[in-house]
Amino acid sequence: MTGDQVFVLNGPNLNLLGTREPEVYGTATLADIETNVRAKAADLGLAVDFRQTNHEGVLVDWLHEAQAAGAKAVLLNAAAYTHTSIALLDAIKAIAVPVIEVHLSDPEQREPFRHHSYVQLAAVEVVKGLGADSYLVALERAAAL
Ligand code: CA2
Repeated sequence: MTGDQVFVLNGPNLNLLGTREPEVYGTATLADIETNVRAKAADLGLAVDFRQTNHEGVLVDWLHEAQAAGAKAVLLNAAAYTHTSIALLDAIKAIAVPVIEVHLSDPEQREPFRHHSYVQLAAVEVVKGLGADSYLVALERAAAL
């Protein structure tokens, strides 16, 4: 399905969510988040392609794939690559698909090295600090685009 499809792309270490640092990231696993995102997407009439990788270039490839698929939007939690990756910034700028940056925590309230986001320089919106609900709010924003 194109047009009504939203890619939800997750970066490094998010596969371990729910196992450590619950005070920062909550207790939900990535599988829990996927389940909730799929339920909300069904309510909104959206199809979801939900993925996780620990590899920067794979995220770049998936952003290109979202463009080729004619996706409506990408929700991107690039995790630590948020703060380091000019390659991701360039990929977001290279595609016409709107990208919404998502974070469980609020990086700006944490260590200084998390305060800068390359992703934010090209994202249409940022949803952060709401725990697992950040994904659901971001999905609502995507539906409204
Ligand atoms: O708050 C977010 O969603 C982050 O994108 C999470 C990243 C972090 O580097 C960003 O600054 C903010 C880290 C994800 C690491 O996930 C973990 C999973 C299990 C245990 C510890 C960390």
